[in-house]
Amino acid sequence: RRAKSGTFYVERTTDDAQDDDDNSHPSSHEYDDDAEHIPYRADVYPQEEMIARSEAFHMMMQKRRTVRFFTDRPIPRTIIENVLYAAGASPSGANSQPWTYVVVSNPATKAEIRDIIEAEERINYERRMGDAWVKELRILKTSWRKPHLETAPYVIVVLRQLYGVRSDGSRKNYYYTDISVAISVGILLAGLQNVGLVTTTTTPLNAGPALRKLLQRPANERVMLLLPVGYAAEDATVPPLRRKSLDEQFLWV
Ligand code: IYR
Repeated sequence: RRAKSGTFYVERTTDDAQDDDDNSHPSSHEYDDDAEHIPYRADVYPQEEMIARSEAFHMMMQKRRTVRFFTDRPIPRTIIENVLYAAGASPSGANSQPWTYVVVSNPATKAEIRDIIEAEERINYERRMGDAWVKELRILKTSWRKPHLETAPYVIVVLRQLYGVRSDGSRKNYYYTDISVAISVGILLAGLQNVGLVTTTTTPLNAGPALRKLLQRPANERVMLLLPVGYAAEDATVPPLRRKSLDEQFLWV
């Protein structure tokens, strides 16, 4: 694990956790009173500042759009690293951190990813998805053709770990892996928006196994989605989508 020493507290890895299967209190359904806890101090702001910050964050995120048109302008790796580190600080079921982010910048690998996805997506769009679904996507101007997977300087492949593997090869239970990875990706998307980069949340049906093989990822991992990351093209366009009304989205009880 790469850690900028001093900037964040790196928890022990699951492999280091010798006492994960601690049965010293087998009959107890209470938590361990003796478990080590360390102090936590949240950053607290004056209410005026809380309002200003919440408005600023909302305005920033309200501008986020899924973009399908990228430039090939390079992006310093540090920026992508920082965005990923934020995503890696997400909450997860029993702190399993069940995600693997594979960051692809090698042009040959990006080309192979594109080939794999286009081959499957062609079948998806032409046969598997069905007319009603494909028709609904027409306004998005999405199709089986994915040139942006090569144009964008980075393609982040997000994998979910179904279970953990200890150093002795035994399996470790993971919990809520779907929602854990989804939350982490949400933070990643916010991090990209925060630095002015765009992405296309790409969910290629049936392409997972071939991508997993290409990237030589182990059997406990499943491809969840791909995120080409780059600057939006100067002439990028998006459909004029409308967000649901507040009443449709939020209930106050
Ligand atoms: N997964 C395909 C098709 C697609 C499906 C939905 I639902 C979208 O909102 C957009 C695209 C793809 O990635 O092109």
